[in-house]
Amino acid sequence: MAIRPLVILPDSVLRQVSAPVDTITPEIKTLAADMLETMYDAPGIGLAAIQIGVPKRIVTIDLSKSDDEEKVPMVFVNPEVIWTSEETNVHEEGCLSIPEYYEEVERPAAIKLRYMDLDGKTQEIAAEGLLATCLQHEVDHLNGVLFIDYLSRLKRERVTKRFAKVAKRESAA
Ligand code: K1U
Ligand code: ZN
Repeated sequence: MAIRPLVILPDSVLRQVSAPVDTITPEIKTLAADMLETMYDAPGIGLAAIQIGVPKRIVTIDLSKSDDEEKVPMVFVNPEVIWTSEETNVHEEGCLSIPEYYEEVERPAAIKLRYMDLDGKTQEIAAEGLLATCLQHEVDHLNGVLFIDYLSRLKRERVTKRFAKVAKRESAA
């Protein structure tokens, strides 16, 4: 297992649409294990493969609160939102690709998701609360969508400019 470097805004890789996974191979299992390790190290509660530069439709999530709590790692391959509630929820979101920036986003409060597990079996889950928010945030990553896309143009441009400045400074150093 390995901790892989995170792709950070404004890298255009984050705007790629990820490709579906055909079969669960040992390489896919290693990628999922690396994603979990990278997510725990960050630390974060979710990660999409594109955030480590791999354009495959794979998401990892663990909502367990602290290091003392038992880990509950979840892996979703080819996740598809198949139902969303009319009711919405506003939740503060962050993103490992936009470090230390948090804003409230409104999304459907509950969803149903179809996905493939690491045994290659099709599964469905119903999610609400933070899990529903996190799954929608991660599925957006697979489609090249970032949570800042839901903010006002002013806020989105401000944060994008801030991260572009940092990237320019780092590439000159
Ligand atoms: O996809 C990502 O960039 C990960 C992101 C997931 C997410 C968080 C909140 C709402 C929606 C989606 C994060 O994990 S940001 C970091 C974070 O939320 C966190 C970090 C340490 C402890 C607890 C939470
Ligand atoms: Zn994110």
